[in-house]
Amino acid sequence: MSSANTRTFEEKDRAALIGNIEKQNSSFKLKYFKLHGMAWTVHLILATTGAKWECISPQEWAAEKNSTLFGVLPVLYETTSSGQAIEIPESEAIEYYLARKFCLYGTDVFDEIKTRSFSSSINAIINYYLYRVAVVKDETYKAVMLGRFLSEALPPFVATHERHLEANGRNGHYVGNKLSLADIKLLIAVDIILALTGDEHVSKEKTPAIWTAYEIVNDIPSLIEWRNTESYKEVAEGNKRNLGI
Ligand SMILES: N[C@@H](CCC(=O)N[C@@H](CS)C(=O)NCC(=O)O)C(=O)O
Repeated sequence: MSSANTRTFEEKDRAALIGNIEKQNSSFKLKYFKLHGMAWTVHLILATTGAKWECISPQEWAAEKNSTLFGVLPVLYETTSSGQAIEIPESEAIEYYLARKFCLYGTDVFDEIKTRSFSSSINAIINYYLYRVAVVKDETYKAVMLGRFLSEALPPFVATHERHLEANGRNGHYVGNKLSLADIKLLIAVDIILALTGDEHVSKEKTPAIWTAYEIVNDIPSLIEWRNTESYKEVAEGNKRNLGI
């Protein structure tokens, strides 16, 4: 049996975090189980920004659980170029931390609020599918929830995001002319939509603004490189097994 969890945040870690928040030349280990799941956005941030990173997974989770701050994964472990260690728990905190570090909130606070709004809306559609449809075991209830997802949640999501991306000039970005957290999250939503509905809701012809953004992120060389690794293949297979996509 593992010993009780005695961990909490420590004041001694403040300086390393503050001193390195804007430095991008660290190396990262993202500890999670072998699927995208709650680490999906974090995987994509690390892959699209060209960060030096690797996925690690627990050898024996029961024994490792209490060595984490919250007893759950994902946890991000960063080693800075000067050898300092930084640990960030909780998926949302990791996303926020990395998005700040890699400048994924646009150029000012207006861009940041827009990025957060788009990201929140994208999270809602992803989470609807993952937690109200994909994880449901009862086949009859699953079919009902999938029907609702497709008829009630998906069409307004697609129309709304096409409108906002069109308004930004159909340049493949939600804010300004550069990659943001929202662009990255959109990739997950579109992959889910394409897997479920083919080109019925999203395609180059039907939603050109969404499609442009999707293609830009999909074509980032460091993402393509990650997708060719064995580690990615294990994660993608685990996702398919656990969440159906
Ligand atoms: N609030 C956490 C939830 C993380 C979570 O539920 N992780 C699950 C895997 S998806 C986990 O670690 N389960 C193992 C356990 O609870 O022992 C987050 O957003 O990171």
